[in-house]
Amino acid sequence: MKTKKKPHSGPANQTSLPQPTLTPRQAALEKLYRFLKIAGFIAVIIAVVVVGTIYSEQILYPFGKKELPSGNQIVFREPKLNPNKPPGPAPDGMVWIPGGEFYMGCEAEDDKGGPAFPDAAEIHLVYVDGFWMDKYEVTNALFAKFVEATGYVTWAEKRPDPKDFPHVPLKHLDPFSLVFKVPAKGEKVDLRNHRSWWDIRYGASWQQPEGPGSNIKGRENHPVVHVCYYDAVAYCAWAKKRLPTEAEWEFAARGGHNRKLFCWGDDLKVKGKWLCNAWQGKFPSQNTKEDGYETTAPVGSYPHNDYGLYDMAGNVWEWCADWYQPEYYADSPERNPQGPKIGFDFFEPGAAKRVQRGGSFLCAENYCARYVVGSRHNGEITSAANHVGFRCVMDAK
Ligand SMILES: [Ca+2]
Ligand SMILES: [Ca+2]
Repeated sequence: MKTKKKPHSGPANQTSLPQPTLTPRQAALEKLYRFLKIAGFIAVIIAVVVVGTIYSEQILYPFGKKELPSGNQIVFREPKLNPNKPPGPAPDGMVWIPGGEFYMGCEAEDDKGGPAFPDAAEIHLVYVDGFWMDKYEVTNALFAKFVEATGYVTWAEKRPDPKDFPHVPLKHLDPFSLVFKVPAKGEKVDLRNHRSWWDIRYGASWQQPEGPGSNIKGRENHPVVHVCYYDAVAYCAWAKKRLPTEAEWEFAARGGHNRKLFCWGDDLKVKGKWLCNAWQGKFPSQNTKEDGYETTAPVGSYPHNDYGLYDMAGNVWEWCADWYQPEYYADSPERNPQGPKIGFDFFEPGAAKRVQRGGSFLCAENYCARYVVGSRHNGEITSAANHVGFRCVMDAK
């Protein structure tokens, strides 16, 4: 009897199949393939570890980190700016500064790798609300309107209080202000001694910037100078405005750019041109006037920053509302800082000082250099000079 042959099926049949025999060459290639697979896998792991180690800082801190002079570390992140939506039509001569977060302070280093501006070296994240700001420094023409309307007399035009100058004979206490003078030819100048270039000029004032015999004719559009802190505050009150806080001033000056050295970027000159009125040459004896001006320039002579503000670097210093303390940044509030409660500077412990910002036509690479946007300066509140002015801000309504 014939039986139907069952078809082969399943593993039993497969196991029964003869295994293909690899030739020695095939076996060697297969070994090599296995080796390369394992070696490749290990190589990838090693590469990941090496690259990760080399770039660990960038991976962990994509915006960088920095050790501050206090020993604290700051880990940077992207600051959040407020949307740039003005709350209404701009008041005359003002632009909307949207506010938001920014890194306040200055990271510039000196030749030895230390902070170039120690009082600004504690970089910290700050938030400010939006506000209106004058496009320009307050001009002689505007200050004249204020004086005409109010009869205001500036401090430099008044006889100094003998209590403030106990060592000066009364007969010498005539109204005065400080005027820059180029030191005499051949005079050895110590840059630590500002008396070498500051002249106590009797009769110098905003109307007579170089003293008796000078005037502001033809300089109506130049920034007003020889105004002390109180003079600036009086003008602001008349104009229904106020002085900016130091944080507002710096936020505005940065024009929305994060951690730049200058209002316009990281290079002092752009396409070989100066973008502010400062000092070129060796201060205080040689001024090459490469930027076109020896003293003040008409406001708006250089390009505006990205918020539409002119002369936030150079031309004249600008008074801020804050009292000055060199160590304030180490412990200042994160939101809308208003400055310390009192002014104190260990270099001049007896002087009540407020903040000034932006540098002036006297700032040079070899002296001052505070056209650097995050740097700070200060002034005694009743003192004036021919390189100090101000601009105003206004709250959003
Ligand atoms: Ca200049
Ligand atoms: Ca200025």
